[in-house]
Amino acid sequence: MAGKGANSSATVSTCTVTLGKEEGSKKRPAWVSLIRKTKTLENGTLRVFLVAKVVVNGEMIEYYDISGCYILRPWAMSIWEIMQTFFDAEIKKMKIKNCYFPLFVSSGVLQKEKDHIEGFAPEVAWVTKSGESELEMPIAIRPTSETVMYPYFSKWIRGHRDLPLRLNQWCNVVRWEFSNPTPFIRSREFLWQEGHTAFATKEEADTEVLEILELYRRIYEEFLAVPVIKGKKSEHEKFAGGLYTTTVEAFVPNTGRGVQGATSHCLGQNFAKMFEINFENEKGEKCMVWQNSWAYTTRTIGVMVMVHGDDKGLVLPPKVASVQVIVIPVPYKDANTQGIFDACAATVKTLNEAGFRAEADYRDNYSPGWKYSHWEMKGVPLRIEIGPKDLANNQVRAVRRDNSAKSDIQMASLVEGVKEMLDNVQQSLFDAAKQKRDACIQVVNTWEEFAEALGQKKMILAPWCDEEEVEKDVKARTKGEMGAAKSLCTPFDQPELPEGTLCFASGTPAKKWTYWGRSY
Ligand code: 87F
Repeated sequence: MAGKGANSSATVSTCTVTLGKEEGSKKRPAWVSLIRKTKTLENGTLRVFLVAKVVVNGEMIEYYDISGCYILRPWAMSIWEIMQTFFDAEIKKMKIKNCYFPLFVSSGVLQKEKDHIEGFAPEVAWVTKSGESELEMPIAIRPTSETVMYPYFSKWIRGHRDLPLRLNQWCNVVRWEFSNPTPFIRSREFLWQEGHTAFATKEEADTEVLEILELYRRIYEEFLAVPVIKGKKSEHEKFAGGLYTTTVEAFVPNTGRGVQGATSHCLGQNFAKMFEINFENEKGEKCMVWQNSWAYTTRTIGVMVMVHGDDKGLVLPPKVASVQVIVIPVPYKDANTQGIFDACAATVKTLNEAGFRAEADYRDNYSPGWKYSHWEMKGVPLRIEIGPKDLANNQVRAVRRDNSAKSDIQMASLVEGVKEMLDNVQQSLFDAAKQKRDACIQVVNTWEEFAEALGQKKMILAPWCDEEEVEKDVKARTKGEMGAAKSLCTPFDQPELPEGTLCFASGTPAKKWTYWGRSY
């Protein structure tokens, strides 16, 4: 319904869409190339622009004629699918079942839980017309599915034998953001999984919150090679409709910003009360269920791009790369070209049979050098070059994307050699990212130290009194061009807090160590 030139039969009209710079343009916006010259932007904007450039050149994203909406090309979608395959299998082991609820929400249902929706209302997109006629009642497009699903939870849950009810759906959601859109990081439509579960006891809900959070950690650390910190959101930053929010927090050293990587909420009984989700326990008493909800989105891909990308473009961790090894023939005029091509084909075949995602680039209208930069831009973890010398020596030359290290691998030990190199790339991407992230962590005790560290784009660990008013005050005192600082999370892994430690912001006794910083 959104396509330009398509015969739209419905429009999203209550949102007055402010035209972003790229609105209306089908081509890559001019500013994408302009930014090469813009070296002086300090406030993180440059990095955001660079991400845009890197994902377009790397063929992950294509711009679309609606601001804030992006085309996910196969190069990006395959990463999403690899994470999806992992997560989907894991939640199935936990007896969570997939389902699909409608995209549209009636306004009555959406507004049923007023408190929760209130702050989000400006971001809700509405369908108001079909063809030329106004709809009798505008219909919202889901920004999240609590209000869509919970009336049916109420219907389906009767007795304790109906519990737990554990559902997940893979879908798209729409949030009509107004601040500068960025591919993956801030888009108006994105893909996610949303899990919604109901239990008889709080203990069961608490356990699941952490099990899901651990899966999110694994997606970031084991697949995307991005280190994250597990922790709890402050009262101010938690999902207002819930009891508590846990998070995996990533950090982007180049911009000095934290990113909420994924969240796992315990909703407590707030929604159960609102939607009357009750059950009869073994004793025949009427009880309210305990609920959780949890999600990760395509933002994960954006975080990975920002953390690993370099001057040459994307750098993909082998575990999520749809092409892990690109094989490039390097023929010379007088060399045995057919022999080289055959060796490339044999290499791809051997690697594919061993379970690696390998491809060869045989195009004869591009030089080997052009191909090297092309596949570097796309972030392929390992390049294999086969030239006349390699052919003669029964070997291949392998070049790592992350550090350009080269090594010759004998054809006879191709599989072992490639496996070792890919494992090393995966591990060193994580190690390098962790080292860089850790170097950005600054422990502070006073406001002065805090302000200085914030100026240096650090991720700040500070003793805090855990008062909401103090957090609001920190936000107010750090307001500026680059955005205010806020609490990122209180890590589960707490350093020792010596007796008598004072809050960095209020000077009253501190209760916990909390991470602070600017964030996306
Ligand atoms: C935007 C518009 C309307 C976030 C919104 O985190 C409503 C909302 O409820 C909204 N943006 N949220 C919070 C979403 C909470 C929760 N939903 C299920 C999750 C995990 C998955």
